[in-house]
Amino acid sequence: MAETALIKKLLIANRGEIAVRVIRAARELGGIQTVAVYSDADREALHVRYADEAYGIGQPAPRESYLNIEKLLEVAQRSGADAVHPGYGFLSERAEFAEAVLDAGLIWIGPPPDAIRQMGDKLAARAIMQAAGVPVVPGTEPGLDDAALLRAAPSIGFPLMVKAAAGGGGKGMRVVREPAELEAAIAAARREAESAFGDGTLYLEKLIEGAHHIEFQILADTHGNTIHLGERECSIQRRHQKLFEEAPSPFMDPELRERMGAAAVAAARAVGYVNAGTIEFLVDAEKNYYFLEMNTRLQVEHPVTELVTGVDLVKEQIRIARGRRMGPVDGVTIKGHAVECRINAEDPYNNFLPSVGTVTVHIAPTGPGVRLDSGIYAGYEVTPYYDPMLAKLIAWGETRGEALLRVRRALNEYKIMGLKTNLPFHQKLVDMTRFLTGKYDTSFLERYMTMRPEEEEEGALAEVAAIVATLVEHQARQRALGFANGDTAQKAPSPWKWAARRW
Ligand code: MV4
Repeated sequence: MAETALIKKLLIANRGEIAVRVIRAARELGGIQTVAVYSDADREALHVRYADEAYGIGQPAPRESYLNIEKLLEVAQRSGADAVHPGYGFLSERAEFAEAVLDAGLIWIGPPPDAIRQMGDKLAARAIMQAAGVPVVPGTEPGLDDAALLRAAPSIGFPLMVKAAAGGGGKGMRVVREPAELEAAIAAARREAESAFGDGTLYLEKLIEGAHHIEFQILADTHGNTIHLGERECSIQRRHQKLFEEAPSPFMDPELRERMGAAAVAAARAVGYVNAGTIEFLVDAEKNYYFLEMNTRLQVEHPVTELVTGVDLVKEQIRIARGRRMGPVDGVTIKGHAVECRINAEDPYNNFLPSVGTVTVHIAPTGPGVRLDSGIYAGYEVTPYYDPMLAKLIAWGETRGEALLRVRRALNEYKIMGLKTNLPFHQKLVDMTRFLTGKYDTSFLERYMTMRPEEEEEGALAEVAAIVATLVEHQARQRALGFANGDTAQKAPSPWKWAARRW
């Protein structure tokens, strides 16, 4: 279908791997110049190198740069950009930013501001979904004050969750197992919500124990077509930060996928959604599913959906924003299995504390079925100002087993030196029998995953032993080839070359 809006220059209002990802999609579509923005800390960043143009937007602190709407719009105007892609995080779900872009006469590669606003209020979102016939977790109605919440609790039953209407992503949440704990939990959640979001509105929900966190990818064009592209299992989370995702979900069956997919499409239609979005559900052990939240942006984990559907979601976002009508609704089929490991600059042996420093060695895994969406390179300085995610290592296989074997092989090839990363966490996860069965839920990490500091010692010793063994073998080979008697007819190859090869 013809696209009515022309995009000649796209500003990416983001950084890191997602900025590189959007630049790649724009470059592949052809005819789109890309504009990067960078803070003082990101002058040498990869996305700056890949873009056609790059503009400094201020100091490293996000509020001085990547969250500064005025500065971003000033660069859009100065560069002559005619569209803006927000990536994820930062301003990607700030309705005011979407409005400012549209008011400036630019194309917003994302949903209508009103959809962002409606889904940003978790209480309003619940009401909209209920009205649309989408199952929500049993909970309280909007507008209850503390006394009303306390009165309503018995009808919900314990254990329950106290949640912030302006929250999301787990912020301002409290699990309450006994009635006696409720009053204090409400007070604590309110304080946290007021300081984090400036809005202390709370609500209660029945606690769904042993739940799966399963989300459906949505694409909606400007011609009333809304489709889903299957689901992602996102239950491997630490403190509400996803670490590992996979598609399709090992917990899913075709009938449930049909029902949840239809609910996801109904949810998107209920808010007049356009562009890429995600409907998050909780699914309990009995396969009851409940609407949790709608993410009105492209998500970190979008590559696993891309690999099993063959759809380039960023290109689809740009095409939808240009006005293209999507193809036949039944065009999306799921082929094979994909897994994603989020590679973070964190020390898994020290409570996942953030790690910073200059990347001295970056050896990227490649080979069949491996994709690395990365924002780093050897020589790149990782700073403490931003989210610790450095890269995403994704693997596709015909089956879940092949995808897991591939990502295990790729994790062992991946070398990042100069700072700590959570690669050992992922290497351990994909080695755990209980995980490999695919029978896991959101309680898995808490129950079964421990990263003991002595393991770090063991891991390092194994690496040193491999290098020493390589050098000993190399020198034996040199002797056998006659280099040892001073014969310098040919310069002996550097021992490190052997070590690197053995790595
Ligand atoms: C829940 C829940 C169980 N019951 N709500 C909300 C924000 C999202 N990131 C996680 N959320 C959850 N909401 C009810 N009524 C379970 C989760 C949840 C979760 C909670 C604690 C620890 C890890 C979790 C991982 C996924 C989902």
